[in-house]
Amino acid sequence: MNGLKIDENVIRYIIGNPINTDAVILDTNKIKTDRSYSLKYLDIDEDGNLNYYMSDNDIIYGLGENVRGLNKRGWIYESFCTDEYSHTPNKRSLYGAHNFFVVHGKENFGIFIDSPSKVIFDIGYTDHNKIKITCENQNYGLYIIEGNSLNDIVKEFRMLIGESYIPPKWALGYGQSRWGYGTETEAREVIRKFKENDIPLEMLYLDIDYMERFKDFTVDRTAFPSFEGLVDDCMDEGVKVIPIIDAGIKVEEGYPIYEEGVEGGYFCTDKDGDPFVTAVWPGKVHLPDFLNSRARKWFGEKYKILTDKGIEGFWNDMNEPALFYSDKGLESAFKRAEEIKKENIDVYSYFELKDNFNKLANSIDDYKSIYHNVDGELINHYDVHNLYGLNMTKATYEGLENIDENKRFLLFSRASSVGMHRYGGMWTGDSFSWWEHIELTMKMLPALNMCGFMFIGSDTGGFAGDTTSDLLIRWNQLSLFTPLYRNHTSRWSRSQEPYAFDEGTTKIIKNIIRFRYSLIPYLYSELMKCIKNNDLYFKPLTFEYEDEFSKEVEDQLILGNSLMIAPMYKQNSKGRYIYLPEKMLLCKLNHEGKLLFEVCNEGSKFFHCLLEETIFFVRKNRILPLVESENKVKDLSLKELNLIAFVDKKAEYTLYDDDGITKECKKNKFNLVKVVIEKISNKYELKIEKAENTALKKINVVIYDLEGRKETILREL
Ligand code: MIG
Repeated sequence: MNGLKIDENVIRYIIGNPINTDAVILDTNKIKTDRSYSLKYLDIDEDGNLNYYMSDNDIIYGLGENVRGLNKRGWIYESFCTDEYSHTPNKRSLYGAHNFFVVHGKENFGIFIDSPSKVIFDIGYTDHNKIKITCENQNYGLYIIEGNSLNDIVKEFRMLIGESYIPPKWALGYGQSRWGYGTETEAREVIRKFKENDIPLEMLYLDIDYMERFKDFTVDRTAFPSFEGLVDDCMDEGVKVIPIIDAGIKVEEGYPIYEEGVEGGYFCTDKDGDPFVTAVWPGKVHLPDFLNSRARKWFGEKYKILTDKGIEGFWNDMNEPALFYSDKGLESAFKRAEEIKKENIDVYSYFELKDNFNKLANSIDDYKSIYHNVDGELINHYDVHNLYGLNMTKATYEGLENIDENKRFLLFSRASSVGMHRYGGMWTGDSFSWWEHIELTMKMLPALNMCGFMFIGSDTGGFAGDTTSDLLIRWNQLSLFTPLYRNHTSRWSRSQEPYAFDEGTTKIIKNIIRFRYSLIPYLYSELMKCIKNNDLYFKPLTFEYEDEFSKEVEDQLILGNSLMIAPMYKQNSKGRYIYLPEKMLLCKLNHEGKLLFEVCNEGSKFFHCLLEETIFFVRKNRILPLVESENKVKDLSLKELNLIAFVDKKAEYTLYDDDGITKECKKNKFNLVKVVIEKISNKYELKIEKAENTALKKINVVIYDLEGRKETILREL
């Protein structure tokens, strides 16, 4: 197999005749066609599988949204976007298809499989030291990516796939959600409670409850008689209403979206060319053919129905696409049930009876019966399954761009594949209110970043099942650091708003959310710099530290330039072991919402951390900027900066900021403040090297040296 160098560090191999997935953005002028390269690192066996032989100590990072560890070794993962509501370790697929991973060990390189079909990554599952990649469809692109370091390899890959989606700055605020805010009164009650408890609230999410019988772009006027009034009143309170949009369109005469879709030929069809009938929330639905550019344009324009009412953000759901059943499947399940009814129902027929109905959902037979019209060419859905969520979100993104070209809308999706990262963020779907899912979230975060997904987060408190106050608190202590910070739960679960428990819990979560707002300038600065420079916002320790112990750490992450986080994820724990690869400054947010500091030595140690305490670390020779907390992102002021610095000789930090709402930042319109703290003849000095167009008036610096001595500098500008 021969490949072409398409960049200094990237070789692309083309197998068969691949369909364009929209994952890679190539500047064809840059492709070096001077010679071709034989397959590197991998071998290809007679069945067409790609094989790599790992040594015992190799670590495999990546694969985005998946179960199990940061190190993906020892399991088999299938890229096939799946509405999987239970993220247990025996699962092979979740909602996303993220076909990029990095091998770190005796050789260091990245692999990306550019395929819209099912790809199976057997990472030492069948054979302990072997990676076997099986592409079900033998038409795909293979990219081998090299670089001088792990960070470089990821950067190279990210350069290939293009700049990640940029959210509005307010999207870093706190959002409250629940499937089951069933009426306008209930929605208003949430806003009132947040106000009463003086807890910052930036976004109120609406789930399918607001729609009339789960029909996209409609409003249930019985439950939400004055939807527009609700949106306006929220706006007055500085709260954005963020509605959900589902993939399936209800089959119903008189429903304009349905009628237009049929008329325009915008729906996926069966093999005879009739709109394919499946079922989701509203019962029978058709699926918009998002792979068709005309259908995308049509669907994208529909968002205007809601933006005209003042809506500035959306979350796209059920776009794997999730299917409950099809007519065909349902019929045969009923038929078989009738037959079984006549039998003596023993163990096998009992399970068969149950399974027949369970298996109706997301059935492969159904996926194989659906067709797309990709601009004239009829394509079977099964072969391009992983592109559906991507193209729904692309439709939304482009629709919103047509509505207001220069405005940043909030947008994230459940299903995704590489390429979608340019159009929106994503959330990690239906977690359970389990401690294990705080841990799992932590492992998905850097893996998603590697695949370009930067605006990400999980359902704080857990989606399915009943949460507990301690789980909710500990989950907030992680979500505090994720770009998307949203508390969301299922309609079958107990309430889990910050005020849904006792007063003590409310107070603790309020402190965490308030602290989030102090941190937003840093988080936003890091997010934007990482988007612009194709860096990771969340990193495994190995991406920064080369010692042997760092390789073992799976439950701590580097966050941006300055921080390391080590969230608590065990019930009843009053602390945990944390490994410091070097001296660090421990920051503890205490029960009063005050930050306390302590210089800690390198090595592994038990750190106490009561439920009401949040801990994290400032790395050596790094600076953390903080500001006064506010109730809204727009009120955060950069006039006065508080810098927490942990410095031996010299540290610097560049704070990025921009208007937060327009796309001017893409044209390099942003502000930078660069500060340098340096020890000169035994005294620390603060230099402001850059302060372009900023409001900055005052800087308060607290510096700790390696021995824990504290100095302060106050500077007025
Ligand atoms: O299958 O809209 O992941 O966040 O609350 C349930 C109802 C459909 C799944 C989403 C979840 C949302 C729920 N949806």
